[in-house]
Amino acid sequence: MNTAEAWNLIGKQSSSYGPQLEGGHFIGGKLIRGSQHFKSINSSDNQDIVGSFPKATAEEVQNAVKTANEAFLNWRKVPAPIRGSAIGRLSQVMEREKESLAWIITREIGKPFRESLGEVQEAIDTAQFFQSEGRRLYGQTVPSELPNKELMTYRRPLGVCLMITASNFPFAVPSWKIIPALIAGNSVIWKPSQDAPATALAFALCFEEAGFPKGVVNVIFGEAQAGEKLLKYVEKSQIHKVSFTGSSAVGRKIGEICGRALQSPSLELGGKNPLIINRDANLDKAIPTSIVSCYGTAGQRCTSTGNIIIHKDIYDEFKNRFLEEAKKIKIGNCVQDEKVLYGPLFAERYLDNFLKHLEWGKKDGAKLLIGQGRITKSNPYPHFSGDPDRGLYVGPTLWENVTKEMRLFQEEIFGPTVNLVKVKDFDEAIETANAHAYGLSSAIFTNDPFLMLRFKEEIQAGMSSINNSTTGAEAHLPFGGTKASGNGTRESGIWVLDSYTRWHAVNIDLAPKLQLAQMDVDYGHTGKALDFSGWVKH
Ligand code: UN1
Repeated sequence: MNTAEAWNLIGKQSSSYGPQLEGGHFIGGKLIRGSQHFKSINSSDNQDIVGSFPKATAEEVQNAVKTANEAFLNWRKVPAPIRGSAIGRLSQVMEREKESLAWIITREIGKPFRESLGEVQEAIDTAQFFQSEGRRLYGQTVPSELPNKELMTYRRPLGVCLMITASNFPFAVPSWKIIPALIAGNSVIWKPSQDAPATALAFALCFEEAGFPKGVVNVIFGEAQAGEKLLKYVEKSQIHKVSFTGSSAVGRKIGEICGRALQSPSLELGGKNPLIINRDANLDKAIPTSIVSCYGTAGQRCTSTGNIIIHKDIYDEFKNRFLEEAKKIKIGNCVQDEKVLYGPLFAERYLDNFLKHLEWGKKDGAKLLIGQGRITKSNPYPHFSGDPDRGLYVGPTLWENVTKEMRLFQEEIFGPTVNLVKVKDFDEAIETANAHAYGLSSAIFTNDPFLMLRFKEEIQAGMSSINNSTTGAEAHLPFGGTKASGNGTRESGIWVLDSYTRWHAVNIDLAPKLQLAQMDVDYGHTGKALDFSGWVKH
């Protein structure tokens, strides 16, 4: 199958869900089918196979690394505005194919179609932002301390960038990494999540159609081992940058590998995002917003709310109204029903973790208000659409009497579960909001400007919302966290450029004779050297 044929298949339906793709690695502009394969299954309906994709062998990985290194040598020399125009064409392809791309995302990972459209839009926004960055990519001119000398800075590309991404945002988050890396003149190897290979292949074909030179964007499929094989090339200095979105545990390992090679990776890791409900909160807005913030995408966003911290005076009212709304949530097959709030869990490993938390949460002493575990025909959920036995569906889960010491409070579960925590005042709320290892997103509902100010200054998080969800960051603000949520790097907007470039400082000395910085400099305020002779004792 060549890329044109693959492109033809995408978006066309040959069964009730669509075609089955025979995917291949995308290396040097060619699809390489490989020998051993894994299947991508429709998360909403396990009877539907989206496609089969190769598991990377050592040779295929080596081929991708060699190809990306060769492509880098030419791509870095393409003027940045011309690189930008390729990114502009990419945004046009994505706009034209927005619906079919969203369809693949929904079918593959079981995210509501509306959210998938939003994901593709986030990638389009990113491309449009960086298209014009090709006409800036500013360096600086800097005054010298010596006459007849010029100083300046340039952004230089790093080389081959390896992107390792997760299943929950299989299109938008890769775009945050790949597009800025390309505008800066790097080449890319992308190892997408094994849960979303068809989405990744569709994205690769967008790059192909936009006319990026062959080998500038490469995609390698496989499970965790494919990532491990690729990471070996960091130590060999043939991969020059790693950008990873995923768990803090894997992020630490990648950080160690990159640290040994004296590279700084971009690490976007987990979260246990707090949402504070202050006494004066507008509950008519706070309740529906909290429902989406906690349960949207089945709680599988890094930015999903994990703990709701509520002022004691409105605790009961908030709890009762939230519970009432949570019980009405519609769940099910996202491909067939556009009205569901959330679909299935993306993978078996998330289900295992989710079911276990129902056990240890109770042992910890928390009270389960709602949460039936896995939804099946024999454990039905009242507002379910589709066949629950054909996917990994779980019911909305709500805990109370949760304290800071509990695992429930501390650990990211990555599913539709949230804790209610009662506090006596704002001081306790902010202290509680910071009392966990993560620091990705955060939110508060209040109308008190002074508390808004205190929240902004005292919360330990990379991102904060006031009267809004912990989720839903816009594509041109810096995205990233503090503490166990990352290593301080940021994605999106102008800030991400620091992750994919190194600064090069250049000086040009036009003086007719030797002049040394610091030593031949006249520091006198009037242009004359200061007279210190009287101060020196001989
Ligand atoms: C993620 O969960 O890794 O802010 C990314 C949001 C989305 C991106 C989430 N725009 O919720």
